[in-house]
Amino acid sequence: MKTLAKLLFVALLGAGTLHAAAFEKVASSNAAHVTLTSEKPLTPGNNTMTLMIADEKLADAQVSIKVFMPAMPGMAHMEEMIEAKNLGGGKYEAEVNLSMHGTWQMQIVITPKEGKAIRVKTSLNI
Ligand SMILES: [Cu+2]
Repeated sequence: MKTLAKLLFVALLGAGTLHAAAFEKVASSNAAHVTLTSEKPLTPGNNTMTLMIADEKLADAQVSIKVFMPAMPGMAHMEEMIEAKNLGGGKYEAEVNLSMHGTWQMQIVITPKEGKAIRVKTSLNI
């Protein structure tokens, strides 16, 4: 996204929500919708991300995240596994370390107390 468009987007988010998030994205599969937010824009390094899962059955689950960037010329495959902290009420928090600029693939695995694990995929551009 161009810088001006990004600034506009952040300004709109700020105007439209009570708690402005600099970053917001919804990751969806057939089985779950996960709203990812960060109070600060995503940057190389550590990012504190909140995951909201609006489904009662998934409110008290185990949530793990894999972020990875496939190998590219001059760079080996990069990958990190993160266990999200359960904050209750369908809210989870994770420290996501993105070690460089570019497009990161993200896989969120939600394992409920009962039933099968759900996998939700998305990507992050930083
Ligand atoms: Cu890379």
